[in-house]
Parts: sequence; C-alpha cells; structure tokens
Amino acid sequence: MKQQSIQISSNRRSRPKPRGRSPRRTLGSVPALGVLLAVMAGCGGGEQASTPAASGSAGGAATIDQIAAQRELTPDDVRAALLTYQPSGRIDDYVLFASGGHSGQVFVIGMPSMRLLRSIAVFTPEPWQGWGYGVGQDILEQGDVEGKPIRWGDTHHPALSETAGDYDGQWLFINDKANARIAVIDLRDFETKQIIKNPIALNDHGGTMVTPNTDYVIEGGQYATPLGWSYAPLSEYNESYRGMVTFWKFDREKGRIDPQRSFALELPPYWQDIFDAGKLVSEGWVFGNSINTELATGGIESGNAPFEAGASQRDADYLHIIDLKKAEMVFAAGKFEKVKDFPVISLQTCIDEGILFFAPEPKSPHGVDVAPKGDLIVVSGKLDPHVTIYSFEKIKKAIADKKWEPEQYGVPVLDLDAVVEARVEVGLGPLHTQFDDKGYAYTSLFLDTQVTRWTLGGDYSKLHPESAWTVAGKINVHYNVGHIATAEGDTVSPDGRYMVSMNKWSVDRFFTPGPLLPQNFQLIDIAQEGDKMQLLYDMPVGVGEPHYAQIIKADKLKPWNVYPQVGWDPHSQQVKADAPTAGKERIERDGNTVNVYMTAVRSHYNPEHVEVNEGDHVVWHITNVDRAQDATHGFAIPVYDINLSLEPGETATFEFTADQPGVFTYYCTEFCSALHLEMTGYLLVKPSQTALAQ
Ligand code: RUQ
Ligand code: CUA
Repeated sequence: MKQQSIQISSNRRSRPKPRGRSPRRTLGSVPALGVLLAVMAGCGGGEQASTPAASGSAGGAATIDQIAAQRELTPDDVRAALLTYQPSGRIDDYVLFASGGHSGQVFVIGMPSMRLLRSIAVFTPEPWQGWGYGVGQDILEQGDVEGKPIRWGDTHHPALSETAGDYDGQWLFINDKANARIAVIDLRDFETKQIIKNPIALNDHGGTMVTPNTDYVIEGGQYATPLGWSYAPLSEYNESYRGMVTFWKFDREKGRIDPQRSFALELPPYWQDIFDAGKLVSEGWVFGNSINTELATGGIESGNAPFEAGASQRDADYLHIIDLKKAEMVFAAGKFEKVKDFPVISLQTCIDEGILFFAPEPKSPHGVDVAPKGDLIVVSGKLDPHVTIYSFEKIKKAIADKKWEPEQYGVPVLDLDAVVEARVEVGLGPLHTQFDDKGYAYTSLFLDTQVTRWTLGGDYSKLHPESAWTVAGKINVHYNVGHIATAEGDTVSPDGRYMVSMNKWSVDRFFTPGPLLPQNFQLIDIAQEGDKMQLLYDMPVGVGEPHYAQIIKADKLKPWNVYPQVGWDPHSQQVKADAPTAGKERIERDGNTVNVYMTAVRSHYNPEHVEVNEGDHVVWHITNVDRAQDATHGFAIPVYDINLSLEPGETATFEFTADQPGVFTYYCTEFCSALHLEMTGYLLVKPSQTALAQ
C-alpha cells in the first residue's frame, strides 16, 4: 500500500497518502445502533435509541440514532465517543504527563478524556502560575548558562519517580534538550523546585529516565562537543570532541538533585541518543543508543557530505551498555577527573574498569526500551524496518566470555549474534517501543505513520495467543508518530488499556489555524487482543511540540487540595516563620528597605495603601490566608512587572527597587469572588526630594 523509499531528509512530502476522510458507512445505515449503545453504555439507552423519531435536526428531541446519522457517525465513532466522554464532574482514570516541547513546560492531561488540566511552568516564565514574575526567578536562575539567562526550554522526556520499578506519583523530572538542563517537579503541588544545568554538556537528549528506585536521574548528551563546550576545531573532532552521560543523584528526603553526589561518564563522540534504566534482572545497568558512529562533522558548504548522509553510512551504530553499580564504586573510589569542576569518569577508566560495553545496533537507531521484566532491550533502527531485541542474559554472558572486539576508542563491542534474542520486521521508520500487560510490544513507525503491535517471546508469550516475535496488528495514526506512551508503560507492570500516539504532523485533522499547525495526540484503545486496536480521540496540542509522555493511574497521585498550613512556602515546602498572617499585617522601614507584610483574603488585601520613597528597596511578603479549595488570589503590580499566583495558604516574597515614582494600582488577577474587582490597592512611590524640587 505504501511505496516509500527510506530517507531521513526532505521526505516529509512522501507521507502515505490517505488524507482526508475515506467514505464511511454512517449510522443511518446501521440498524443495530440502539443495541450497540445499550451494550456500550451499560444503561437503558437502547430503547430510546432504537425508536427513531419522525424528523428533527440533531438537537431538540432527536434520538441518539438521528443525531448519529446527522453527524455521520459510524458505530466505531459512537464507541469511541462512549469510551472517552466524561460527564461533568467525573475524574479521569489516568493522568498523562507530556513534555511541552518548545514551550519549555510540562502538560498534564486527563485520560481518556484528553482534557488539558494544567501546563506546569518549568523552564519558561508563566504568568498565571506566577512563575518568573516576582517569584520563581531564583529557580529559573539556577538554569542560567554561565550567567546568561535562558528563559525557554525544549522539553523532551518526562520521567515519573519510581519505587521498585513502579511509578510512585511523588516526583517528575524533565530535560531541556536545548541547554542540557534537568528540572525537578514536586507532585504534591505540581510545581518546579529545582533546575540543574549540566556543566559539561551543551545539549542533552537521553534525559530524563530514572533508575527503579529513583536513586539516579539519567541525562545523556546528544551532539558531541569538547566536554564543557570549550573551543576545539572540527578538524580535531575525533580526539577532542566527546559524548557523555550524567547520573544525577536524587535526594528524596530533600526533594532535590544533589550535584555533590552526581557524576558523568566520558563517552566517544558518537551522538548519544536515548537512555533507559535496567529493571528487575537488569537493575543496576543502563542502556543507551547512539547515532553518528561515523564521526561525521558535516560541512556541505565545503563539499562534505551533509550530516544526514554522513551520519548514516555505517550499517550499525552502538548500543551503550553501562554497569552503573560499577561506575558508582569507581566514583566513590575517587577515580575521576574534573571538567568545569564536575566529576567525570574518563573513557579510559570506563574501559579499564569494565563500566562500558557496546553492541552493534542497526541502522541509525532511535529509541532503546527495556521490557517490563528487565530481560529484553528493544532498539529500533530508523533506517531498518526491524526492531532488534537484545537479551540481557546473553549480554551478561558475552561480557563474562569476553566475546568482543574493541572499537576505535577501545570500548569492547560485544558480538551481535551473541547478544541478539530476536528481530521483528515492524515497518518503515521504527522509533520507540512501549509495552502492555498482555505481552505485546508497540513500536511507532514515523515513515509508515502507523503503530505496530508485535508479540514478545519468552515468558511474555504466555500472555498472548499469537506466536512469539510476530506482528499482531497495525493501526494508522495521523500523522508521522514520534513517541508512543502506554498506560504505566515504563514500569515493571504496565496496564495496557490505552496508548497515546504523539504525532508530529496533523495536516488535515483540525481546523487550520494558519500555517503553523498543532501536534496531534491520538488516544488508542489497546484493551483487546490481536489486531483490534481502535483510534478513540484526537487531541490537538497547539503550544509546542511534545516528545515523550508517561501515563500514571490517577489514584497514585496524591496532590494537595490546598497548602497544608497558612504561610506555606512552596519552595521549602514548609511554613515560613515570618510569613504574614491575619492580624499581623504591617509595613516596616529599616533605612532604605521597606518590608511589606500583607495578607490576601476574599476580597481584599491588607494593607490597601503602601507608600514608599523613590529609590527604596521594597521587600513584599503576601500570604493568601484563604483555606477554601480553589480560592486562589493573584497579585499584580503594573510597570514593576509583578504577577503572583497565591494558592490557598501560600506565602510569597518578592523584591524590587522603587525606581519609578508615581501611583500604581495593584490588583488581584484571579476572579476569586463576586467583589474581586474591588480586590485592589494603591502603591504610591513618592518622588525623591531632588525630583520634587525641580
Ligand atoms: S525523541 S521522536 Cu524522544 Cu526527543 Cu524520539
Ligand atoms: Cu482575589 Cu480576585
């Protein structure tokens, strides 16, 4: 059906053609709809639905049959609607945490309704959450790169914290590919608590993934530079440029990454791509893939092969196999160097100590995914229609038997035949693989714009009727899928049930809002076996290009409804000793510093007048003393560029120098009550004496 050559560039026009809606059988011709509805909904709707009324438009007194006929809905459409519609007030079963791509944020989406619940502010200032307009700057500044403020991110891979290989609903991590940064989000209040800039890497891609107890957050690099991105000419690429992977130690107690206990491995200047942590039998190991083992340096303007061709010459790149336990010991023993003051275990030490091994992986791989039992590692080659499945057992044996040849940097390359368990031909442009509870694996196909469901062998084959290592079914997606995510898909016990296809192109799926189109998340029902997979819902994402997502059962999350106590400081997650409280409001002057202690409650601030002198340094503390859920107050001062979000109980402190004399009204930016417009006050900045004298 699809005739496509495999190309990685300028191929976007050669997407498979079935655009637009194919002719469909509508419900008008399906007399059994009433039965279907009754069965699907498990309610008494059948009678009404099977009794067509004489006439009428799709509103008013029309029956369900008539509405379906007039809206040209097929039985599949109706099934999809019934499986995704949430009556008002019904909470979704799952929560999807998606990277926000260029928005620099994280999207929180309810499933199966696919409703956007929140965009968590991370790398990019965001006024509604008061992120970067009075508070949050200190955390955003942690992500400054050598003093330069970077106020956006290209977020790729969110990772939920895990306990014993299962999502525990406590923390979320996300990387910024553009500047090699990692953020830590606390899932008690869904707020960013820490941003860390990797001191040795310019950009990252193999982040974030966590080890099964969240001891480490993994961050692998992408495009090679000299470590610390210091200058070296491209002619010295092979000697001076390097790849890396960093293991960030997560301190659960403190809820922060501890850079003092974190370290990196120096890797050859292949472009490390994605990493995944081993689990269960492979716990303590880490797997990563790479592209450009050709060491291409591009330069078409000088007559060189372009990167896309130069980096696609060889039949195989290298699966990186890392003994993290050993690396930890070597780090503890002090066998590391420092780059920009950050501990790096040198490539030679990695080789000498048996920390790093390679295995060949075909062709321009993208995606490396460890199966739920930790026994299999699945790699896709973008330019190979197969997925290659490696056995961890065989990898360990090949290492023990020294079945390897060193490559050009001296890293042992395990014999491919000794470590491969199986190959499955899945289709064109395979990228990422996910797993379910039935022994199926799912691989996204960028070029075929499909997802292939295939069967795992070994223990998993008891879970499905088909024979092992075969394709069980395929489903078209719209269009050009990157990642896919299954419910609890990266845990030791995936749920199955739903998969989300994160499509890069949407083309004709939605109203066209100008030439920049939204991405398309497609919810797919994977609850049934074999080739039965159904597309249920299209969700446009018009705020950036998400990459990966993880899906957690909603009841595993235990977010606070309101902050635990009045005067709560979300940064330290405890009550702040000097937080203003009701009855303790005041303004205190100490030389040129003015401290304002203010409370906010429906529907006023106290105080309502604040007068300072031009040039004063103002330190302004506000507590929202409301305790009702959702009684959030905002606080904005025009010109001074302040906007806070004060959730019930929250206290915040911001500072500014009153360098603009005049009259400034401050007001509440959340519609908190009927008299919310009256929730306002005056900041008077009195001009200095010299100004007054003129
Ligand atoms: S990527 S579409 Cu994870 Cu950044 Cu594969
Ligand atoms: Cu408080 Cu509006």
